[in-house]
Amino acid sequence: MTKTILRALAGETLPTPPIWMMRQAGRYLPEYRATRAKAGDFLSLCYTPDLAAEVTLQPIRRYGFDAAILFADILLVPQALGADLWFVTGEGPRLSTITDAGGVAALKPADAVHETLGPIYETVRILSRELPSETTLIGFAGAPWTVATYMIAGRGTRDQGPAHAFKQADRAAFSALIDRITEATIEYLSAQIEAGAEVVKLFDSWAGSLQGADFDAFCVAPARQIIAALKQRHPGVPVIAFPREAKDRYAGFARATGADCVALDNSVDAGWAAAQVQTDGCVQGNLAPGHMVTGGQALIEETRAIVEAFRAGPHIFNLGHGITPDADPEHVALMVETVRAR
Ligand code: 1CP
Repeated sequence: MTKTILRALAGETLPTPPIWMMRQAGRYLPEYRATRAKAGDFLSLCYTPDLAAEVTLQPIRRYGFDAAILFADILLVPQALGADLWFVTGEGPRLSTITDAGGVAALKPADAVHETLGPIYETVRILSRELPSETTLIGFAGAPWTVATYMIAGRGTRDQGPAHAFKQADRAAFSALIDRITEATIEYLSAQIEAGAEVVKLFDSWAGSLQGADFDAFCVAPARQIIAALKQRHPGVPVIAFPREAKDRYAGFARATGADCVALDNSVDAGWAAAQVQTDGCVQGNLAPGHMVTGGQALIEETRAIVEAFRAGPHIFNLGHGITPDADPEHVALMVETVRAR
């Protein structure tokens, strides 16, 4: 029998939506914190296949989610292209910055990424052996715009100001950077699929700060290019696109990019998305992650409302963004139980 997530991605309307959760392997889980302590730092965890596979499996054991997402990070691609990457405890990622055309030119070629990313493919191979037969394995990468914002600023930024400034100052160099990340992403996701990923997801976490023609050029076009290349190399492997905070640009996004599913953030009204986005195929989402902190009746009611809003079409239940470290594992169990009680 085909796995439920693959059925939803193929366009099937299921009586109970399959469920998984962004950042399901993470600091809210005591078992994650224990494994991470064993690894030492976050990057060692990403690059140690046995431990990365272990943390990927933890939320599957605890909650029986319908999908597991490879444990890695979107910033491994910049590192594989030659950037320095480190994590500052309590603050987040730091990268060496790209400030001009010379910085773009100094990057490694796209196919060099495999030299660094081999351990990630090994994690995928371990997972495809060890996951329960009903669980779908999702691989992922950051989308070019989001990855570029980190490569230019060297860190997460509130408004992606440095990337917008680079784009204004030297559009040709900026486009060259987007192209290099696009090619590297095709290489990386293809290798994940060859290692056993059954679905891949593109995270464009900062898509919401691109407007008008820039949204088309730097969010839609690279996604379309990546999806077309993957479909050519690996026909039948579904792609989930997450243009976070794309607002009305969610409508038509699947058609414009070829994505099999569009993941919705929690600013999107589910009724609107059922009418404007789900008409083109599967949608994923979109409970506010804050409910995993607060729990209670509001969690139950909002979970039911989302399931109800999307019940006439293909839907994968998820949060609208990653679960936060202060979430209560019991609230996650309540969400899963509420979705499956239908
Ligand atoms: O301290 C820790 O243990 C590190 C926290 C952490 C985790 C658990 C980071 C650092 N990355 C991850 C794993 C991760 N990152 C996954 C694994 C699979 C899963 O979902 O369980 C995935 C899919 C990501 C993707 C990711 N990394 C995104 C896109 C999705 C999103 O959340 O918007 C982004 C923007 C990143 C960058 C990043 N990595 C880590 C942090 C704290 C950040 C955000 C930095 C910032 O913007 O300031």
